[in-house]
Amino acid sequence: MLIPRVAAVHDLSGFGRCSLTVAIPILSAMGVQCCPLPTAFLSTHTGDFEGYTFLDLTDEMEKAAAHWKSLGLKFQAVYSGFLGSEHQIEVVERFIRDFRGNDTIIVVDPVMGDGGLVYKTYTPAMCEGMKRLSEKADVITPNLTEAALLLDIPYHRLPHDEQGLREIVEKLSLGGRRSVVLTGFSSAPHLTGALCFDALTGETSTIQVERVDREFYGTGDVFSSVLTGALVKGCSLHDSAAQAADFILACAKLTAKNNLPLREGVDFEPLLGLLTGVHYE
Ligand code: PXL
Repeated sequence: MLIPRVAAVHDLSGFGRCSLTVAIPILSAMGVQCCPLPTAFLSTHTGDFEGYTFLDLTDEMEKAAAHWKSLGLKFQAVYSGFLGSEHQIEVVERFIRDFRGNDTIIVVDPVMGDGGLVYKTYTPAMCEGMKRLSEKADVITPNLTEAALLLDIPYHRLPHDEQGLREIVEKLSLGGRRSVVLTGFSSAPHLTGALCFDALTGETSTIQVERVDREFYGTGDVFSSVLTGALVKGCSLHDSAAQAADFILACAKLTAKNNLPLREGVDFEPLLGLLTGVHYE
């Protein structure tokens, strides 16, 4: 059995549990090979830390991609997230063009902001670039802030009701051409989850799990990593998003119980066992 292989194009933040420090262990636990293509090295993520270091790795990415191409590597998914520079977005677009095979799923997490705010290192040009990159995706996983940015709608004008958000998801699907998993969708105050549009079936579905009443950091990266792992293992979009939501709920409960500082992300390590099992014959 071929072990699915994912090219993970995200930053490497040494402290704070996000992007590659989340994607690598989660995909590995799921029995999926993760090949990191780091976009930048930071000492910490950029939320709630001051004085973080930031090494842009755009040039190195181009060299690594050229080497992978010369080796004839194939990936079952290209999974991108936080990007480090405007030019880098073109590098990722080229990477997708070069590595998109018949069975390759392109997952773009259009990481740009949260809670109505754009992340500190994201310029308006980078947000425009992220929109362009998202057009190359088979699946996008925006949160509500990113959905507003992708559609040029002010965050405070986003609808809150399910019907309104179904229309947002429909717009994000570009006329049904790409799948959308809108995270942070809540149909009742005690619930949270996602609204999914599956371009393969044309169906929209909701996923709702219990909401743990606390803020968490890095959950978007945990969500998209589990989703990508499940997709490359052949699960449907809905089932993949449901696995991701269940795992986040377990992480949220443990993190709240351990009272972990917000900026340290979620306590997912003790729970990786939930993602493992006998994956292949
Ligand atoms: O979780 C998204 C993310 C990823 N990478 C870096 C970040 C953030 C959010 O702030 O700063 C470096």
